[in-house]
Amino acid sequence: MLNDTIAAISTPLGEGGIGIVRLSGKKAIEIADKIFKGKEKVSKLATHTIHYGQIIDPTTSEILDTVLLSVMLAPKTYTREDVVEINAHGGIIQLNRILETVLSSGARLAELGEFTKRAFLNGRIDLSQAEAVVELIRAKTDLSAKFALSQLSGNLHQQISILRQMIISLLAELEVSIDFYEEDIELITLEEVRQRLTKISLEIKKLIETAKYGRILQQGVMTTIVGRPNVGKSSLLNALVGKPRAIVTHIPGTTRDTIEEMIDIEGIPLKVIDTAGLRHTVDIVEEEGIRRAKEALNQADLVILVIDGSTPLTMDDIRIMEELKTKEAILVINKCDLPSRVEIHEIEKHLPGKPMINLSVTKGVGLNDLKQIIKGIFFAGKILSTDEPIITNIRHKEALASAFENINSAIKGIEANLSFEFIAIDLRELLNNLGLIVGETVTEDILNEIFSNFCIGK
Ligand SMILES: Nc1nc2c(ncn2[C@@H]2O[C@H](COP(=O)(O)OP(=O)(O)OP(=O)(O)O)[C@@H](O)[C@H]2O)c(=O)[nH]1
Ligand SMILES: [Mg+2]
Repeated sequence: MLNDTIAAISTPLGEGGIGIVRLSGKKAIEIADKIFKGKEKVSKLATHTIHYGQIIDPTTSEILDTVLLSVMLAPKTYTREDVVEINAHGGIIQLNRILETVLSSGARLAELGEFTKRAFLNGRIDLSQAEAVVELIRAKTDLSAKFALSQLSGNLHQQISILRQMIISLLAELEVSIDFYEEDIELITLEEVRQRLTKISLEIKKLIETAKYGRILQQGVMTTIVGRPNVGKSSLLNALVGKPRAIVTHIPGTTRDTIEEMIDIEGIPLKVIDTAGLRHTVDIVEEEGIRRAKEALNQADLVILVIDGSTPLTMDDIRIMEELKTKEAILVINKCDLPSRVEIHEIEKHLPGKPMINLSVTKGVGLNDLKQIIKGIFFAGKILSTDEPIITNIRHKEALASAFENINSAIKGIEANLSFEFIAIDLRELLNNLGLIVGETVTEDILNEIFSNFCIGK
């Protein structure tokens, strides 16, 4: 498969200033020569240079576009193969005609993510770096992009390699111990093995714990705004989003369907969901809205409970509070521009220890404090540094979880005085699981699944 030359449109399929058709493979230069007319033949051009010329359909000699063509010869390219990029005018019909000409001149249409897959198969990047490419493309905030970029630069790869190296040398020493068991040579002691494994186990645990932040950075904190009708939920959503996204009226029961919007709080992406006010109702539409609200409440990473501070608590407020006992929740006492009539101690009794804040959405008071509380909950005391790897990928997390089990099983084996042979089995399994992350031990199926998540042309 690596023998053929692949091509695809690498820019988004829409109108654009320029669009790029990319080729990679052994015949990239030969194909470019067939279709490009510039000052010199493409095969004569120096690597990493860019040239003005025209793309010609070789069968009809028709001029398809005036372009800039860049030539990048292996191995210092994205795929480590010869790469040619045709910078054409960015119209979809136009780009498709160029692509078709490239294909009929000997290239094959690239599969999803195939350029990056080649970069991996040709050993330029490891699998964690290839996956970071997708994360970078899909990053929802500045901070998620920064973490994707640092994974792309290889910081996770490096960390995993260090751990694997530690295990490999430990295994080597264990194997010597197994071979020379009968002889009277001073070899590695069980206690020493245990200590070294414990150290590795702590490192793996630390990595697993970062996955919580990783998921948030990638998918956003699912934040559901709940409360009884008319307390100001939709007003709060609009204030957070910064535009009148949801309908606000003084009539209780205004919001029926759930409304979702993405917002960015200092780099943390939040998927905020406004919901129908929770109360007993006989209206069929409202009832369905409430069912959806409860569903969004159950799935939430964070719940913002809005309470109307200008009225005493009602049974509806209390019922909702009862449902939030085990949830990560922030209590927002809204309408603090009006005289307060709510019993704060009563709220504290129902939901002790939850952060509470006074707000007036209409006057814009307290919104910044609310954002700081949200930020504090998810990155409590942790100053995020992009130097340290963060696990953003569920596949990596699962591999690390299995690795953690292997290492614990090895440590238990030592404590139970099992022979080195048994411990070595766990360690080999451990090595295998860590290898999954960087792609040293993955199967073709896993690879195909990973790259099928890419876009075409990447
Ligand atoms: N005085 C005052 N009124 C507010 C404040 N926030 C919202 N309101 C008013 O409260 C009423 C209800 O606001 P909404 O945002 O529609 O309330 P809701 O919780 O989404 O209501 P439902 O969709 O019916 O569940 C509107 O008239 C708002 O203008 C506030 O901070 N102060
Ligand atoms: Mg509403």
